[in-house]
Amino acid sequence: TTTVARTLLPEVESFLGRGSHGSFVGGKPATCKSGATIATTDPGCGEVLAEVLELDSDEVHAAVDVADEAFRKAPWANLPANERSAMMHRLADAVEKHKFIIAQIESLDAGKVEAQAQGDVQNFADTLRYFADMAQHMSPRTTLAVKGHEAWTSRKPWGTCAFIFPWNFPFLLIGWGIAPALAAGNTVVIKPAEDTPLSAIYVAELAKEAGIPDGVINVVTGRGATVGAALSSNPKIKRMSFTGSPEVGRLVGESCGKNLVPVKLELGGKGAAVIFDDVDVAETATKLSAAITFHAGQVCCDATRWLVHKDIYDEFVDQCIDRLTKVKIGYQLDADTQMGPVCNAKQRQRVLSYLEKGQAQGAEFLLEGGPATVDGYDGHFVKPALLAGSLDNVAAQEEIFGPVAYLAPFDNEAQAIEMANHTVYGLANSVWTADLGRAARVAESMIAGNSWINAHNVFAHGVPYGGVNQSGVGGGVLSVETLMDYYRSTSVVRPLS
Ligand code: TXE
Repeated sequence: TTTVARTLLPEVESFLGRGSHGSFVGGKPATCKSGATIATTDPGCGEVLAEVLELDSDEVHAAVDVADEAFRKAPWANLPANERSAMMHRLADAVEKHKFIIAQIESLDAGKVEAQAQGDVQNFADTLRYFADMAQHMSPRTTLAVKGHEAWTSRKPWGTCAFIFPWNFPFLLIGWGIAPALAAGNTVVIKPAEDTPLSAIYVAELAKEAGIPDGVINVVTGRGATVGAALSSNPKIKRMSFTGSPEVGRLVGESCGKNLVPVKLELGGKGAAVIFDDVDVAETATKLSAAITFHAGQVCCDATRWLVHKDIYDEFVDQCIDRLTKVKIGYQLDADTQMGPVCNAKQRQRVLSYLEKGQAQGAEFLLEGGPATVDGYDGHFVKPALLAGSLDNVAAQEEIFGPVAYLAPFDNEAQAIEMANHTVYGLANSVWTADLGRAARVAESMIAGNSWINAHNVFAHGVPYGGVNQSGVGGGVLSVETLMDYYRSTSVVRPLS
């Protein structure tokens, strides 16, 4: 029952109105013997949106069998690249046609501000098109010049690839994950997060309508410890991709390791923004405040440690406090909301607990943060917070995943680089300065997969994105290298003598 006043698109009403949602396997809704379901709720008001099937491990293994058979028997892998590409474009067309519907479902399920969810849906379509086009330029054979031999390398898809996704960018990440795998001719099994399964189910149905053959895109829903663990331990999976916490990433890696299944892990981050004294302080404060409050800070590549030159530190802090206290916190579907809720009660508690732990270890509170209330909505809202002090503080070391930044002043460039690299993570950092030579130097000295200059959280198809150290292993996403990950190669040699 709806507890809040809002107008949903009729298609969204009817999708949710089905009440319960199945997994999607082999081109049709899957069933579940036990009949068990997991409720998925709206984090902005606590309302149950739908009940989603909770598969057991046997049912997951059966789904992998279906995907494996679809790979071996169905034409997907053997289609000429242009025909596969055309089908992916048709799916992209369908996603764009249903953009506002998918975005509203995503916004409701993930607590994402609706306009931001629309951006994610567009990004999904763009990613499909990007890899569909690129795959057409991948020669299935590369001839090698070897004296006295005829030789070539032949590229093939691997088979069935599995993807375990988190709740922060449920739809966008599905695109980043499966597009290169599909373009290369693999079949996929998707496991969405318990909190945000709806957009995955919706797109699997859409894929069928768009003509993607049955069994090519499958979705299995349920608990991570059951469904995710079953996928990680299934030897028929040829490649595993996991996005989520380092703790679970380790489990997935260990389990895949037993079967020697290659894994791609996209994990957390504790990114730094290094801000020199020659910046436009007002503009930098505006941009970083916008970054830390974007999707309530539930962004793995966020700048969560702000390292500021001592000469502008006080002014910068004042400007950020000014911006952050004005951020409009609200229900994710309200047009004037700038920051919605965090994804679930556990995540809200996690954010609040880091404020307490940080304080217990001596952090100074520049902006208090804490629970936020929004009139009429019983949602998981938190206020932005700014902490400061030693970078050894737990709040400066561990990923909080909320609108919380940790500040520290620096004296000079060398010290700033050392401070930025004082982390076990290595996902994404930024450097802010008018001196472009210094910008390039610092950008390259920070140990991470990505560095931005005078910006944060900037993505472009074609620019590899991924983490090093505890932020990720197995190569990143979004580039030509990602597509190559989804081909296996066979070298063939014929001596000419
Ligand atoms: O992630 P989990 P959670 C970080 C962030 C957040 C914290 C916890 O700091 O606060 O992780 O989030 C599935 N085998 N990130 O607990 O548990 C699970 O069902 C296989 C950063 O939600 O890692 C879900 O689909 N799979 C991150 C997925 O793993 C298992 C985004 C991620 O859940 C499993 C999200 C198991 N044993 C959280 N247990 C980022 N880098 O963007 C769970 N799962």
